[in-house]
Amino acid sequence: MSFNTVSVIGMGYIGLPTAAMFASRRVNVIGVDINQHVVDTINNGEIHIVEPGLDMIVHAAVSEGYLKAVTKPEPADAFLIAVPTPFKDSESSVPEPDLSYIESAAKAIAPVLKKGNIVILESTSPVGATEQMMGWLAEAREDLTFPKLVGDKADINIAHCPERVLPGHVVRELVDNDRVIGGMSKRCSERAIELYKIFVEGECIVTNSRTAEMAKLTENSCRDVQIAFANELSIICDKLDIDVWELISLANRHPRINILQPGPGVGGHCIAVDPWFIVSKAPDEAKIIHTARKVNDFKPEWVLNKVKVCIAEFLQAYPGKTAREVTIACYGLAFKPDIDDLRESPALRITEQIVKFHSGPVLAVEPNISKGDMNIKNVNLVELTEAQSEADIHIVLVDHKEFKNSSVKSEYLIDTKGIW
Ligand code: SAJ
Repeated sequence: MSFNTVSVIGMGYIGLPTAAMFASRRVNVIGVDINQHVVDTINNGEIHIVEPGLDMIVHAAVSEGYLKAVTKPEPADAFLIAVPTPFKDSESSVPEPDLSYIESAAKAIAPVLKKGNIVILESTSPVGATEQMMGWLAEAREDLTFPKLVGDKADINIAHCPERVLPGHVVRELVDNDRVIGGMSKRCSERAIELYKIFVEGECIVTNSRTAEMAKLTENSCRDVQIAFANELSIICDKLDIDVWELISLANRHPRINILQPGPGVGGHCIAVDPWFIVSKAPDEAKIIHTARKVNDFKPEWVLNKVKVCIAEFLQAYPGKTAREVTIACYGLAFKPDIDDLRESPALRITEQIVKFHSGPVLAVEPNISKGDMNIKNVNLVELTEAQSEADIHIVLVDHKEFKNSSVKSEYLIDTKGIW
């Protein structure tokens, strides 16, 4: 095997499962992370993220000696970079991608690179990021050659192979999904395929790095646009007094229509972020993609307005009560069903905003998070049945499986997922 040691930089939601997959195929894997706690957790055979099936694979890989974690890169045959690519904190209406984590990773591995290595960027990136990463490596290692100038003859191979796995199904999708291989030369792509074929059973399809970057951004933007269509329909239907869920299920009976589901907004660290990478590179051209982002970002605000109207209607119906005596229950805090991930969660944002304008008690139900692990100011985390019996106003924000079989009949119900 030409890859005896593989190093994965970034032990997060993508890097750790990828490292574990190589290790499960008896390849020596060095996982690198700047966070000492993450490194210690992995070296104890444990994981710091929630992903079904991953804990057992990591535990076996560490105890059999195939996976170890470190804070500083060590020499290896292949390096996979799986670090975050957030956007910069700025006032601009179009957020700019922040490549500083990729830059740090490139600069950290540069000293240990040697002739014959391959460096693969897996992080979702704006178009041109792989070339930029190669630039950082070349700057740090003038003694090595890179594919931009010498193509197949380069000492170091470079490729962009974006991750495309769905949180909650990562272990299966890493193996089964097709993989886009964006090599910077023919040789780079061949070597990348050889590497992924260690565990990937899906097809490996070759393209160049820029197209690979754009392919990943296109997939997530396409989903964002489709969700925006559903969210816009839900707002139109509310105005026209039509049940949007019935409407979508009727339209979806057409053989060529498949509308997605509306919700309280779009969350997570991918769909709500990646379309901006296209918009920031082509602001005048990316009109639909930009509008979809705005439609989805507006949805939590729209839900909050519905909540305010609902409180006013409740107080009108019960004139003896004051707002302080009105209990609101929010069902779900995660960014999507049946996970514990709160990153960029519209449900969490809505709940936090309600607390700010509502003077009465706010309850929240989140079956995937234990009471001790979560502390939102002025929100009382309670069991489903307690919220259902105590609250005056009910707001469904996530369609967790626990909620689906247990509805509430109330005039004061805002169901953003159409399950009750
Ligand atoms: N959502 C809706 N309505 C729907 C579907 C989703 O409102 O019909 C919302 C969810 O509630 C959530 C958000 O969209 O807030 C995103 O959820 P998701 O399940 O669509 O996607 P992610 O962010 O968990 O994972 C996506 C996936 N991309 C695509 O499906 C095109 C995954 O394959 C990518 O690997 C991942 O982004 C990533 O890492 O980029």
